[in-house]
Formats: sequence, structure tokens, C-alpha cells
Amino acid sequence: MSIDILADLRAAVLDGEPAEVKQMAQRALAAGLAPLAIVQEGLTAGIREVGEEFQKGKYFLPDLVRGAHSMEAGLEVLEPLLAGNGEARASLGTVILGTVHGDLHSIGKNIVGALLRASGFEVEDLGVNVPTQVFVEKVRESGAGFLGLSALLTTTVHQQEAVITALEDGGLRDRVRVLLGGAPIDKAWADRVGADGYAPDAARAVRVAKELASAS
Ligand code: B12
Repeated sequence: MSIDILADLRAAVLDGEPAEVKQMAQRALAAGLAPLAIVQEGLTAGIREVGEEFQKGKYFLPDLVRGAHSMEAGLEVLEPLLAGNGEARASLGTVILGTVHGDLHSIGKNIVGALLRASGFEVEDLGVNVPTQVFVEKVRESGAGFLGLSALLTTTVHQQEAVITALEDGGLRDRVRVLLGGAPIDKAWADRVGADGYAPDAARAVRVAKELASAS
């Protein structure tokens, strides 16, 4: 039964039906599924299928936009619930987060931000299409311990490297742990450009950030 709900949810994202997605997210919660599982196995799986259809030339830009709106409609319901039970606890540190210059993809970054917050980090989200210099200035003035850079396009991943180089040039590289993410990259890329961590999804982003926090 719960597996059917997730399959229906994926199909509704694929069909680009925000109202239906919202309703199904509520149904999945009512059936007792965990919010993060619904995000990952329902919404995220659905939007990735949208991306595959787009790549095959079966979907066009408006379909991509409708898919994104459907995903966001589901996240409206689920994201507040990722915050857990709101227990007061000591902060694990501040993460400056943003999508690199030239890149407008926000959904994955927002999920990472929500889960980091839910796990005890403070998150300062700079949004999308963030110029390199803005990241650098923010690191300089905030004293944040972590910087998370999201990139979803093969044409923008090099901006992650540009930010790391700019931090080095500004004498700021040692002040901050840099975490990289985004569908086109992997750990080998993160190692090659000198990042401190990489994660393929939000749950693992939290794990890596916590490991780095406890190592410092
Ligand atoms: C939705 C979507 C859009 C939406 C974005 C809406 C929004 N508000 O974000 C819109 C319609 C705007 C869009 C536009 C475009 N898109 Co688009 N898009 C997608 C799609 C289908 C899904 C992305 C998504 O939200 N995934 C769901 C989330 C949950 O997953 P995620 O982003 O990977 O994030 C997870 C992890 O990567 C990780 N993570 C992410 N960030 C970070 C950061 C840190 C620090 C860490 C640790 C981890 C981490 O954790 C996240 C949560 O688990 C992808 C397909 C795909 N497979 O990625 C194409 C895709 C990325 N887009 C693509 C393209 C081509 C475009 C356009 C160029 C299309 C066009 N012709 O205009 C434009 C570019 C606009 C721009 N300048 O950025 C291509 C890129 C191909 C390539 N070689 O680079 C893809 C791969 C589709 C495809 N298969 O062809 N897109």
C-alpha cells in the first residue's frame, strides 16, 4: 500500500501535477511514511525521471518547469516536517549554502539546507546564481565554519573550483570546510578541486558535515 503511494507520487511529479502531488504527499504521511523517505523515494525519484525524459527529448522545458513546480508543492508539505521535533540543542556550526554562478537549480540545495537545519546546523542560504565573490565575502565576514556549493549543470560545476581558488587567493581557505554537491559531480571531482567533503544526497550531506564538525 505505502509502496503504491510512492509510485503514484512519482507518477504525479512526472505528469507535472502540483495539486495531486501535494495531496499524495499528505496521503503518504497519513499512511505513516517518514517525510525524508517520501522526499527521496517519491519526489526526488519522480523529478529525476522528468530529467531523463528531458534528456531523451521526450519532455521540453515547460515539462521541466511543471515537474519542478510539482516537486516544490510536495516540499511545501514535507520540508517543515524534516525539522523533526524542534528540540533545543547546541549549534553544530554555521553553513553558508548556495548554488553557484550561472546555475538556477535550487531544489536539491533547499533540501540539503532543510536537513542540515533539522540536524543542528545554522544555515545561511544565499540562493541561486551566486557570484564567486559573494561566497568569498560571506566567508570573510561571517566566520561560518562550512560552505556548501551546489551545481547541477556540467557547464557550472567548474564554478565550484573557482570558489575554492578564490578562497585560497583571499587567504581564507583554512577558515572554512567546503562541501560540494549536485548531480553531475562525484567524490573524485571534489577531491580533485580540493574540497573537504562531497555528498550525493541530503542525508549524507548531514553525515559528512557532522564528521567534519567533530574532527575540528
Ligand atoms: C528541476 C530541473 C530544472 C528546473 C529547476 C527548478 C529549481 N527551482 O530548482 C528548471 C526548469 C529551472 C531547470 C532549468 C534548466 N535545466 Co534543469 N533540471 C532539473 C532536473 C529535472 C531536476 C533537478 C532536481 O531538482 N533534482 C532533485 C534534487 C533533490 O536532486 P539534486 O538537485 O541532485 O540534489 C541532491 C544532491 O545532488 C545533493 N546536493 C545538491 N546540492 C548540494 C549541495 C551540497 C553542498 C551537498 C553536500 C549536496 C548537494 O543533495 C540533494 C538532495 O538529495 C534535472 C535532472 C537531474 N537528474 O538532476 C535537470 C537538469 C539538471 N537540467 C538540465 C538542463 C539542461 C537545464 C537547462 C539548461 C534547460 C534549458 N534548456 O534552459 C536550464 C538551466 C537553467 C540554469 N541556468 O540553471 C540538465 C543538465 C545537463 C547538463 N549536462 O548539465 C539536467 C540534468 C536534465 C537533463 N537530463 O538533461 N531545470
